[in-house]
Amino acid sequence: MGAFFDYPHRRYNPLADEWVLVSPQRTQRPWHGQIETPAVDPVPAYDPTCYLCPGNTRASGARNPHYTTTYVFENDFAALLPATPPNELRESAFFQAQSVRGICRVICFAPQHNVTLADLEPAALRAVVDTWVAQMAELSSHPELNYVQIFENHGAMMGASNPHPHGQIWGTAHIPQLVAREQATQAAYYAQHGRTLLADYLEQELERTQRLVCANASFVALVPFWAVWPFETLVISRRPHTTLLDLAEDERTDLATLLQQLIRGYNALFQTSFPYSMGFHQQPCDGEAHPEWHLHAHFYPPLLRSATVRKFMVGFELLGEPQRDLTPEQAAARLREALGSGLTYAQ
Ligand code: H2U
Ligand code: ZN
Repeated sequence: MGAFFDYPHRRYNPLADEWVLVSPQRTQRPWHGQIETPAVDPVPAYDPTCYLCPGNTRASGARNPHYTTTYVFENDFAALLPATPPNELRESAFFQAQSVRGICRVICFAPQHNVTLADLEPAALRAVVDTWVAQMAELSSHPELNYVQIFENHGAMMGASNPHPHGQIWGTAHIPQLVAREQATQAAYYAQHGRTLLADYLEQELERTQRLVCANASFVALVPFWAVWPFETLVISRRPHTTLLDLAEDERTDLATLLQQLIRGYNALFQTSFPYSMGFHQQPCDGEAHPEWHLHAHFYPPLLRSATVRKFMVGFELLGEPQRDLTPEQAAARLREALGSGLTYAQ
């Protein structure tokens, strides 16, 4: 396969049913540019102007409790509202719309303003996973909600509004379209093979090894064969769980540990608090059984060559299909090297 992968080619993403264009010849020339790390102003452990810090008042006028672990509240500027009147527009093929209902929450990962998931002690890190599971349990049993999206936008480059460690949780009455697409591909695969698509994919990646980044007894992080973002990764549970609710005690701890290890590897790579959007994909909570679903998390980080040089999805990518230069195999090797370097990035 070597020569084949040295030339421009397209790779298929069976989970999203999409193609990505890979142009490895563009990285044949080694890159000797300066890797500059932007100076970061020291961040205090408590910021009186932060709307997420314990005891502070939010934009809505609500006051945060003096929380000591994680803290979840309803988003004061929620994108979805729980009681939107039901409505549907089908005027013609061109004018179709439907009302949506949902619940949007913000989760503070820790009371300290100046930490990230990379810095949390094991117990505090595990508390984040436990809070995700508790939120999932509550929102997935809500009669009006059919899907729960847990995610984190990390870093200003990814649109995070505040350095205080936090993520979001959106419960929706509808199944979002990217989730619906993954559901269709996984259902078709399961119907044909009686196993989940990601169980079989993971098995084959574990044999091939070149795209693996890190792993423990319960989870594996790898750069998928079809990665679009330069250092995109997929975190897959070894057992074919359909949601976070299925995780056993040790698997929750393993998830926390693996996420932290992966984020530390990202941070070591360019000596920066690596920006990313990450989130879990899991089965809809629509009252149906979904044996085809396989719990996983996607990490979509924008950085390409340094703490400041990012990948842009423009031009051909907006008009044709996504394109990458660095191969997924090269990206995985770089991440493994960063993880093994022992380098840490402290904010
Ligand atoms: P992001 O940093 O990923 O945007 O998440 C922060 C969320 O916090 C954002 O969705 C909400 C914003 O609406 N927020 C509040 O709910 N209350 C506030 O006082 C400010 C921000
Ligand atoms: Zn804060």
